[in-house]
Amino acid sequence: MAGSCWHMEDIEKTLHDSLTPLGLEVYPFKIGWYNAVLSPSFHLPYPEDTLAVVVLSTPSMFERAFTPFLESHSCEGVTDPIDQCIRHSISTCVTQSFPGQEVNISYDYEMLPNRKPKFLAQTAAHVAGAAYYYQRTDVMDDPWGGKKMFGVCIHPKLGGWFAIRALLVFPGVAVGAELQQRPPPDCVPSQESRVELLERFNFRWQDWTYRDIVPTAECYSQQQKTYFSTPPGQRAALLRQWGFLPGGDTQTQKQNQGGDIVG
Ligand code: B12
Repeated sequence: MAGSCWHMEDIEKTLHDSLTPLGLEVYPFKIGWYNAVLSPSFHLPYPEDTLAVVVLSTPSMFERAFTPFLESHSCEGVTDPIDQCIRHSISTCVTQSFPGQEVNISYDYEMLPNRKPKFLAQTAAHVAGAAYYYQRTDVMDDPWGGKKMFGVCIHPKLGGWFAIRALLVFPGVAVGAELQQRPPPDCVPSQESRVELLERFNFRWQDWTYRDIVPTAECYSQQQKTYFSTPPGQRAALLRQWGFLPGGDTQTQKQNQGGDIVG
């Protein structure tokens, strides 16, 4: 199909059908919704009716995409294996599903030369209706004085057991009234629970409890928790110990049995 023939509904369905089996969720939105809430230095340089899609990973991504990826690909040493897996999954889907179509992909960990993130993942998730972005400004008379408090997105079904992985922009696809903005479910409505959420996320994020601020259908498996609790520099050794990467040896295994668990 020629690039200009694609419609938003077809793109959403194609991405959904290809990425859902990998434990990923997709949410379309218009660039204008994103730019409307951000200061100009964070704006994305596209017309406001341009189609964008934010991609989330759910708990099952680890077993559905990551461990199969490790078993069938050789990971390159320098970048994080999860990032390699997500990049591989999304770029394969885009190349195979949208040949000839311009699709600009940005990942959550990518920075611009001015050291700002390529896109603000939480704002994208909020404006797309995927997960409410709770910020300090959502709490009246907050108790934190001059302290910097980071905001956190909560998904109506997954609570905090997800990550926001990528932004896809389709510069050649303008969207009209067929895409209407829907607010994300406000699943942490009370002032007390919002204070509790932001305190857990900012002061105790390593204990995972901010992720359970609402009841959830799924959470990370024990293996996934162990993986993410391991400092990034020690994760390759852990994967080797689990047999997912070649070159495992008893010395590496011994070194990592007592490894720090800091998240
Ligand atoms: C840099 C970064 C960090 C830094 C700084 C955090 C920060 N928020 O600035 C550090 C290293 C501290 C950090 C830590 C963590 N991070 Co971090 N981090 C990021 C990263 C890469 C960029 C965030 C950023 O720089 N934002 C810039 C600031 C200026 O944005 P902002 O505060 O949202 O301000 C904008 C909004 O307020 C907006 N705005 C204004 N009005 C309104 C109104 C509405 C309605 C809306 C929607 C927006 C809006 O305008 C402002 C800009 O103009 C994002 C991924 C990404 N690409 O976005 C992950 C991300 C925020 N981190 C994440 C996580 C999970 C963590 C950690 C728990 C560690 C981890 N990875 O497990 C810890 C927890 C925080 C802590 N207690 O330390 C997740 C959060 C997921 C979620 N559910 O929300 C993200 C999204 C990564 C991901 N892949 O999912 N992180």
